[in-house]
Amino acid sequence: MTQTQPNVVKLLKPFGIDETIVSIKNFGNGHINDTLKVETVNNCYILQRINHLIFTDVDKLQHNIEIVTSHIRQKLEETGEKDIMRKVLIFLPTNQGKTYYFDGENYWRVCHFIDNSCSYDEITPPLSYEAGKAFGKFQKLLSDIPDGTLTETIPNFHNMEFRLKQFYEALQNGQPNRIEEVKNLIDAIEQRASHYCLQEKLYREGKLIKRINHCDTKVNNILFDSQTNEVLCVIDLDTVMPGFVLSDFGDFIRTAGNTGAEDDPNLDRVGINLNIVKAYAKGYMEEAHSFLTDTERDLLPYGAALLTYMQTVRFLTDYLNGDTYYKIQYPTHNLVRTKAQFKLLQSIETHLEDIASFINA
Ligand code: ADP
Ligand code: GN1
Ligand code: MG
Repeated sequence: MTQTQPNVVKLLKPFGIDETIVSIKNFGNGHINDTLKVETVNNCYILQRINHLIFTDVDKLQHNIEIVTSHIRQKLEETGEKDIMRKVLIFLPTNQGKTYYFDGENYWRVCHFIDNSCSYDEITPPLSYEAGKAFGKFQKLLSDIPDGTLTETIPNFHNMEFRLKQFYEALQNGQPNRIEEVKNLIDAIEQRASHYCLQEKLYREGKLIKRINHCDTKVNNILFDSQTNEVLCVIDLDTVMPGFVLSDFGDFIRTAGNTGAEDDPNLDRVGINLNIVKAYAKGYMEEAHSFLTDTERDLLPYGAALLTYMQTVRFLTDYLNGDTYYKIQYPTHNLVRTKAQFKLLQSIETHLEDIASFINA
């Protein structure tokens, strides 16, 4: 999506915000939506442009988010939680009663900025433990939403068979010079393809269930209190939908449990950080042991590898297609990301037993 500077004053009006704006800042480093922090004389908001080329049904997307946030709010109220304003996102309705506004070209939404909060791209083991509890609790809080209530905001989002289908299509229709350039990576992906389609197979056999997942458990999708580092809430709710539980364990390990960056050009820096994984597994299991099936628990280490494999495939597919999905900062960005994810995958694959021991501790 090309980005022109939005007219923030005009965009906030439908949400009933008519205050003098003090500052507007680009915020976050997500690959899909555009996020702005808008400070007015009295308040602070997050204004987001929703990427409707990816989330094609914005009405359903926001409906999902409204169900999720009100469900969590109700649960927090029932348990007498304090400071609820900072523990679940509040999206503002427009004068049309929707939590989004279409300006004729783009879709926008506004939520309250959570005061004194911060997110991290890299964390320490104590914070990883807190994050594990937060994502485990998030799944637990949503576990009683009846089947069929939430829609898949991106169909087949974490379906490995579908992601491989897209990859094979890119091998047919993608940029020939790029396909030639990455022959070794293509081979490595193909060799692992059937191993990483186990979830779909088990689901068909009735051995694995679907439940509500966050599906984007990147470490920067948790807000911490900037003074105490207490977890405040889980954010970035676009992909909360039915899926396999491995997604939420795996994607956190993929992002936080990496000694390097997701797009690290120096592969020597990339590898699994077992201290982070151990702490996350402890926190996550404290919350999740009550609802995980034996099969799900046994597959968690595989989930860490799977989500890293999936991301390798997705970045490479986008590279072969000419960078149509993820925002990039330079022409080979998706290739650099692919190589870094593949290096991480190899590292995780050699530590599956360690991860299992943390889960079963
Ligand atoms: P993206 O799709 O870009 O990942 P996010 O919803 O995760 O979008 O927001 C990007 C960043 O903005 C987050 O990592 C967090 O630091 C910050 N952020 C988002 N929502 C809020 C909020 N309500 N209050 C404070 N900070 C927020
Ligand atoms: C995207 O928006 P962001 O950056 O949190 C992507 C995730 C990927 C991630 C890779 C809707 O998440 O699935 O894992 O990039 N979100 C979508 O960093 O595709
Ligand atoms: Mg995010």
